[in-house]
Amino acid sequence: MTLRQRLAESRPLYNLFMTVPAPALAERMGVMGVESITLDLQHGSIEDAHVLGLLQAIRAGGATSLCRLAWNRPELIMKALDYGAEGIICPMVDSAAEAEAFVRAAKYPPLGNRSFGPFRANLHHRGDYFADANDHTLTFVMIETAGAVAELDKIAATPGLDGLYIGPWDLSVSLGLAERANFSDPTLSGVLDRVVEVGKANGLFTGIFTIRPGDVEGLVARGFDLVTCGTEDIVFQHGLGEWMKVWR
Ligand code: 3PY
Ligand code: MG
Repeated sequence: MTLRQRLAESRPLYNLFMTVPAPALAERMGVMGVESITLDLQHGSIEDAHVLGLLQAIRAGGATSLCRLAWNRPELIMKALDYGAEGIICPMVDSAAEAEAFVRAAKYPPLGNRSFGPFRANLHHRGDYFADANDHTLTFVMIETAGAVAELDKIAATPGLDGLYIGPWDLSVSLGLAERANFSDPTLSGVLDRVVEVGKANGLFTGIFTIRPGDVEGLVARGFDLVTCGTEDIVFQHGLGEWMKVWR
């Protein structure tokens, strides 16, 4: 099942970020039922040389894979897709022009100018990878700057864009809010609802990141299609906390 099919069927698709290069853990997470895993290439310690092995491990565990890119650069976009990431999330997109440049690098002609060399991406693909790729590899722009909020309607209308993904921490910083990622803050809450509304109006998937399990139910109720529930190191921290109670 492709990422697009999973997103369409799951309502929402749950997700965890990975921040350290541990293929055995990526595989285990999938076997334990994590449906989708995002490799965080912006923050954390995953380098380019780790990405291919991590994507193989994610597939072995049965999850679907996304990469949150380090930045909006064509060579990073094309590499992540050629390695076989089904979805890419582009951070810090600040304008419709930046969103357009991102999608151009991620889609084959006529939508864009992705260079053809799928390397591993076509390995498990049945059919014509070139013909199908624009549809089944998904592009998400992060909405996490005041500039992106100001141009939300134009960004959402970018031809070939598949989704909007909110980074609440950067967004709070960029909007000058007193607290970071406080979903009860009326300004932040208003942006969340607007992104869901504009996303749906433009036929886009909408996603959001949190590290607090207590946020998840509320985010699902708001109508997000993709909900990141944390990072693997925070899950580890919670698990270790439970173990520590036993031996302390
Ligand atoms: C943010 O909240 O700014 C993020 O980028 C989440 O990963
Ligand atoms: Mg961010």
